[in-house]
Order: sequence, then structure tokens, then C-alpha cells
Amino acid sequence: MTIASTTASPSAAARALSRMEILRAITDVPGQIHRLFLSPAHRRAVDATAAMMREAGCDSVHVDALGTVVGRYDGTAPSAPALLVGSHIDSVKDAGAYDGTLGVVAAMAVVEALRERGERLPFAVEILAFGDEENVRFPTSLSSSRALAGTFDPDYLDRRDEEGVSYRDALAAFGGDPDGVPALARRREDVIGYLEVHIEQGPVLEAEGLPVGIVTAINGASRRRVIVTGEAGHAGTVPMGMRRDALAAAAEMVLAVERIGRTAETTVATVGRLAAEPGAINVVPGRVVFTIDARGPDDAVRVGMVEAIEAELRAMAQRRGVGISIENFYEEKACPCAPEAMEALAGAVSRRQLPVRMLPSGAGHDAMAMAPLCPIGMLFVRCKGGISHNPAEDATADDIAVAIAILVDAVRNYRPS
Ligand code: HGY
Ligand code: MN
Ligand code: MN
Repeated sequence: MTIASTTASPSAAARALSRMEILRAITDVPGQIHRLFLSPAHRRAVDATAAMMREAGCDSVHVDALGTVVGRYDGTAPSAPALLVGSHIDSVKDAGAYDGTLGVVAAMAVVEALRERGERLPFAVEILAFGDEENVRFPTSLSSSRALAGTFDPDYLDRRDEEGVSYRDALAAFGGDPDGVPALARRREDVIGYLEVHIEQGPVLEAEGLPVGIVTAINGASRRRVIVTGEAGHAGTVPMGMRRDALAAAAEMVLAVERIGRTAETTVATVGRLAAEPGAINVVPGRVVFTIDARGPDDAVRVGMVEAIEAELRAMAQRRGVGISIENFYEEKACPCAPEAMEALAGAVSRRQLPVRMLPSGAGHDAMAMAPLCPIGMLFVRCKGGISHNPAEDATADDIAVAIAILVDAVRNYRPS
């Protein structure tokens, strides 16, 4: 039961690209792709995704209590367990058009290919379009996919965004159901595995001239929110030696994060957001809030790096006479992909006489959240310059067609262990 064609049919690829264009156009900031969890743009993207899943041939489509769009293509037996295939439709700020959405439209192409052949597999295929993968709006961790794995943290509901809106209130306004979250947890016997197609968001495949690669493991990640408290003062009158300048302290701390982030060849650490208050030209900043995102493939090394960063920041605060608080709101262990899922993808790649390139993922994905529930596998697609989280993010139609053909083949030939 294999399909030897190297790429999806031109029409299948064209439909996938047109679906991505529909999602690309859905944003809360004109001229940018800006689609945060539970935002008006996310609501519109959910409705568009549900319509596209129906058009692709799903037997049933629904939106769950957290806004995840679920499309099911039944197997030979109505109550057959499902192979889950998906990704996310939320975005970062000023995002690219492929991060997340590519995996959702590729999953739609699988259902479409089966429907066109009138084919039913011994398992159902469920497309999942998650909405809280980026965790940019609320300080959460993959909340919508965690709900399916049964690891949703109820504390998420009380987390607040930059405007002070709680997750719970935003979910209710979105049309979701905070009380419906526990029921989203899937039974292990109802799920075969989870596959996700995603742009690599790195330079390896392009550098080696390969259209696709198979993910071996996803790096672990830690995120912190740091608040530095000094004393606001008159920029013209407070002598330098008497200041408790929160921004000068934070600036030294940001450089320490960068320095310690180099702990190992494979670790990274980033301060992605920093806000100084009150933010007036003639006021010594009294308060600074900034974020830390630290990652690596080895959990012990990553944890050690984060501990070193926290100790250094506290020592700096002490020396400068400023206050510091460090909030841990995101911890994801490094996550290996499952051999059966990697084999399904590798078999499909080699059946197209393409090199089977295995590689780790520096970026986090919903697949990490799904791993406690079922075997996970990911297929990476080459992206231009390895650029992502940037409007210059790009992938070619040819590579997308190859990835779709591989995903269809891997699903059709999936054999759970
Ligand atoms: O941050 C990440 O690694 C993912 O894109 N959310
Ligand atoms: Mn992503
Ligand atoms: Mn992303």
C-alpha cells in the first residue's frame, strides 16, 4: 500500500498553498501576520480551518473547548482509534506564513488524498489545529495540545495577558468552555500516534540541499519572567552614584543571559521581550520586566544553565541594590520522537529515493505536549535561509508537494507497534 509518486499531485499541492494563503490573510494587525491565541484573528482562523477541513472531506469537524479545530476522517470501523496529524494556527507577532499552518494544511491534504481514492484505513485520521503553541499571549506552555494529553495545568486559566485579561475570560469571550477542558483528555486506547509536518526553522536542510528531514528529538525549553525593581528618579538630578536604575541593571543581566547561553555548543538563551517603566526620557527607570527563553537537547545541561543564569542575575541585583523576582512559567523536557513514527516517515522518504536525513529540533512544537499520550513523529520541510518567526519565512511549493506526498504515504502505511 505505498504511493511511489515523489510529490503530491499539482492540484493537491495547489490546494494546500491556497489554504495557506487563506490563513496568511487572517490577522489582527494589517500588514503583518499576528494571530495570538483566543484573539479575534484566531477565532476567524478557527472558522476558516473548520470550513477547509469539511471541504477536504472530513466526516466530522468540531471546535473543542480550547478552540482546537478537530477534523475526523473515519476508519474502516467507526470506533477505530485515530492517528492524529496536525500542528498550530496561532502565530508569533509579525510572523511568517508557514510556522504551524503548513502542518495543518498538509494534514488536510492527507484526508483529501484518502477521500479521492475512496480509501478507508484500519484507523481514523484526525486533523488537529491547535491554538496555543506559541504561548505569546499568555504565560502558558502548549496548553491546547496538553489538554488532549491530559496534562493541562488548571492554573493556566488564571494567567493574564499584557492587558491583564485572564485566559479564562478570553476563552469565554472566544466561545470556548473553561469547564470543558478536563473532558478533552484522550484515552490512550483511542489514539495510535501523532504526526506533524513543520518547517525546519533552521538552516540544515537548505545547507545540505534536502527538501525534508525527520526529527529525532525536540529540544527542552525553560522560560522565565524577570521583574527588576529599582527606584524611579529625576534623570537630571539624581547623582549616578545614588541611583537604583532598573534598566541599567537589566541591561547587564541581558548580557549575562547571552554569555551563559553559550554554556554548551547546543544550548541557547534569549531575552525576547523587555519593557522599562515608566518609559519616559527624563525618568530613571524604576521597573523592568523581561523574559528568558533557554533551550537545549540535554535536560541536565539546560537546567544547569538556567540555574547559573538565575544565580548570576540575583548576584547582580544584590550588587546594584535593586529587587528581582524570577517567575518560572514554562518547563518542557527534551522529547525524543518514537521509533515507529520515525520509521513510518523514513519509509515514505526512502520510497521516493530521497536521502533519509535525521535531525533534532531546536524549536518547540505541539508534538512535545502529545508525547505523554502517544508515539510522536515530525517531518521537517526545508525553509529559505532557515528563517522563521519572521515575515521572510518561506518554503517552496515543490518542497511542500514532496512533504505532502510523504505524509500521505506515511499515514497510509502507518503500523502502530
Ligand atoms: O518557540 C518555539 O520554539 C515555537 O515556535 N513555539
Ligand atoms: Mn511552530
Ligand atoms: Mn513558532
